[in-house]
Amino acid sequence: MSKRNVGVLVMSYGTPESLDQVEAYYTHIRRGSPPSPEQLKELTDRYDAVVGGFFPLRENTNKQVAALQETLRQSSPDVDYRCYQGLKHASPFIEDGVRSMAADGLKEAVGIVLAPHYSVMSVGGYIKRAQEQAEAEGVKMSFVRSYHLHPKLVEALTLRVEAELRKFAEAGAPRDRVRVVFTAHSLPEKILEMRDPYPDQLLATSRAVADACGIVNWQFGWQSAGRTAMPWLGPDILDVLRTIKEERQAEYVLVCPLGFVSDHLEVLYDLDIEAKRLAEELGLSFARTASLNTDPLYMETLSDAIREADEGARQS
Ligand code: FEC
Repeated sequence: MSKRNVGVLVMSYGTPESLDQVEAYYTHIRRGSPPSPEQLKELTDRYDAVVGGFFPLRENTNKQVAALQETLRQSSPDVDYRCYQGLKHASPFIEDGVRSMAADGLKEAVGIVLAPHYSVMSVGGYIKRAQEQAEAEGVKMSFVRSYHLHPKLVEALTLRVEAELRKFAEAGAPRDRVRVVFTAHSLPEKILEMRDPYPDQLLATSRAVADACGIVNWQFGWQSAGRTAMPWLGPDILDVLRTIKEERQAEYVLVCPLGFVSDHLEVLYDLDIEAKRLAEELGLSFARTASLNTDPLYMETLSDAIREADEGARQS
């Protein structure tokens, strides 16, 4: 019997390829409204500070998609899953990925986002665009909405927290004196009125990892809020650090950015440069857990979720 051919649209945020593409990228994020020269300079400077303007997210996404393709090949002898990239704010865009699948003759596909937690403003936006293009191309698509409590994802995060806590212990800081701060990208506060699952899903992952590590000295904090007039979800990680210091809650801080799965600007600048600098000024000892990138446990999480969505679509 011949194998079923199923497309897999792997969606990720996207990043520029060079500093002269930052303006077009930022304009796309701002839904077509170009940034002011000051805003553009501020963002370009942040990219420049991250290893001299190198854009790690692009290479990381490429590697994640290749590793996922291989994981799917090994775990699914009965189905020929074919991965395509679809980026939210850069080329190849989400629509390009769906078009490529259709051009290759695929009639059914699964979409998944390289972000474990669902918000109507994040994953919901990716899915909407993919669904619209799939309908235009005649591709039947199903989607993974979230995978924030998949046991292999929780295990991969737990191993990372444990590894950093061990380093703190070797340096003389027992684990109960280290405050673990789980973080994710902030969103406008208005998502709360929409009963968006994003905050609860993030807390659920944080709690699962904390329980697996057996730690009680932990909290959740937001990061990377947009520079807009509307209120964003807080407390921001920078305020979290100030409070930890002011209230003498801990001298050691471990940040685990579990809302992200890759090394990119929001981790390499907002945490490794901005938050670390503040922590040093405050006299706090600061560390961050390593990003998941192509961790086999993360690849298996994605592969399991894709196969489950595919099976579900066949039965419906
Ligand atoms: O490394 C890179 O080049 C890209 C890093 C990057 C990731 C990322 C992930 C998320 N974002 C989310 C929400 C928003 C909302 C706005 C917004 C704006 C920006 C800007 C940059 C940026 N984001 Fe992002 N985000 C990344 C980068 N993001 C740059 C523009 C400058 C700034 O505000 O810092 C506000 C848009 C608006 O103005 O309307 C909202 C969410 C995620 C995590 C889920 C995902 O990956 O999709 C949520 C990585």
